[in-house]
This record gives sequence, structure tokens and C-alpha cells, in this order.
Amino acid sequence: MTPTDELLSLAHDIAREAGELARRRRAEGVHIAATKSALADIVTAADREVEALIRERLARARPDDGFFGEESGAEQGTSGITWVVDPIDGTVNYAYGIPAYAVSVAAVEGMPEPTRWRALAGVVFAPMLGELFHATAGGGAWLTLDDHPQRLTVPAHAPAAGALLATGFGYDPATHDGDLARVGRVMPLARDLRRIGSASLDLCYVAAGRLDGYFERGLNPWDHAAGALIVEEAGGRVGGLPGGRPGKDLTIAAASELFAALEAAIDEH
Ligand code: LIP
Repeated sequence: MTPTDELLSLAHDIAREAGELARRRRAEGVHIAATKSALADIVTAADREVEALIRERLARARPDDGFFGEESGAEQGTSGITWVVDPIDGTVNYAYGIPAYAVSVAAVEGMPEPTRWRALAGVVFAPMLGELFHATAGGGAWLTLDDHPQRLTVPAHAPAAGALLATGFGYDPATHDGDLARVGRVMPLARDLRRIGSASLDLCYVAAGRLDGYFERGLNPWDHAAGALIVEEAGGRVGGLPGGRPGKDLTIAAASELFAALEAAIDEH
């Protein structure tokens, strides 16, 4: 097994265990533990418990690696590898009992900064759907369902009827006017729009051809770290502001042809 395959195998096992914990806790009843950047930006007790489980399992298996998690922050390692983790991506869906949520775990090398790291392995596990999306750098992108892995490839062209697009809106109401204006600029390219509520699943759905494209402003590194690798290994393109990497300012994912059209439509200048 290559070192990257070992990272993937560990991410697989931990994401599955963490996803099952999240699912069990949801069945027991959700508890909103706090709000963060805005009133709508909630964190549940399960978010914190699931991240603690992931962090403990990683520290036990790979004590010299760094960690960068949504709920418990960052810790520099000495190995050159950092784990970028969103314990429950789609927290609001989780709180409302909507099954579209996922555990996102990525292993990156280099500085733990989205514009400077190289993603080596990424796993996005949706426990309510039993779907495990995964990729390694150079190893392709896969969806494993019922222990059957199937290779993912982003379709090269959006249908003549227009692209099925997904997006998201920030927790801060002050950002909604800009988000809605961006949707208005993009809609001429679309056959329809989806708002799934989990960035990691939006990205995996582009990789799986369930969406033709996805764009969103305001994502955090843990939202896109694994999903971006999965899209790129499926032959798609992921970026941000023109010529940039995905990040807080903007994340776009699509096949190259549609990516360029989305980038042009979104550009506000
Ligand atoms: C969420 C993203 C979603 C975005 C939400 C939020 P969280 O992540 O997955 O795409 O629209 O505002 O950032 O907070 O559930 O981990």
C-alpha cells in the first residue's frame, strides 16, 4: 500500500466511524450547543463530539500530523501532513433532520492553507445515504456504496437544456443580496438551481455528474478540502476568483467548459 493509500484507508475508517456516531446522535435528538459567526451559524453537541472522535483517532494513528478542524481549531504537526476536517458538513440540515450532511476528511501536505497545500487524500461520507466519496492524488475519484466502488467522471458537456447548478448562501444575512445577485448573473446558464446545504456533497455531486456545476461564496477550508480533490480526480475543475484556488471569496466546480462560463458570468467587473 502506498503512503497515500494508507492516508485514504485511515480516512475511510475514521469517516465511517464518525458518520455512524453522527447518525446515532441525530436519532437520539439534536442539541444546539452554540452559535458562531451569526445567529444562523449553529454548532451542535454532535459536531463537537464527532470532531473530538476524529481528532483522537488521527492522533492515535498518526501523532506527528497536524490537524485543522471546524470546531476545535488548528494544531501544527511535524510530519508535513495536516488533516482538514469538517465533522458534520451541512450542520443546519443535520439539525433539521434533512439527510444531506456528510463527514469530510482530507489529508493535505505543505502549509495548512488552501492556496498552498496539496491534497493527497479526501473522503466525504454521507451516513444517512451510505455513500462514501473518495479520492487520492493521481488515483482517481470513486463512490463506494454497499462496498462496491464505482469510478467517477465529470461529464465534459452540460446538456443543451442548460446546466443543473447548485449554490449556497452565507449565514450572515448581510451577504444575501450579493449572493442573490450572483445567482441572477448565473441563471442564464442554468436549467435549474439546487441548494443542497452541504458544500462537500455539492462538490461530490459535481464529480458524480449529479450536478453540472457548483458555486458558492464564503466556504471555509474544511468545507472544500476533500470535495475539491474528488472533483479534480474526476476530471473536473475547481477554482475561486479568476486564476485562484477555492476559498472564502469564491468556490466554483464544473467541467472545464462550464467552469469558464460560470467564472465569466460570476465576475462582477
Ligand atoms: C455549510 C456548507 C454550505 C454552506 C453553509 C455552511 P457547515 O457548512 O456546507 O455549503 O452554504 O453556509 O458553510 O457550516 O454545515 O459545516
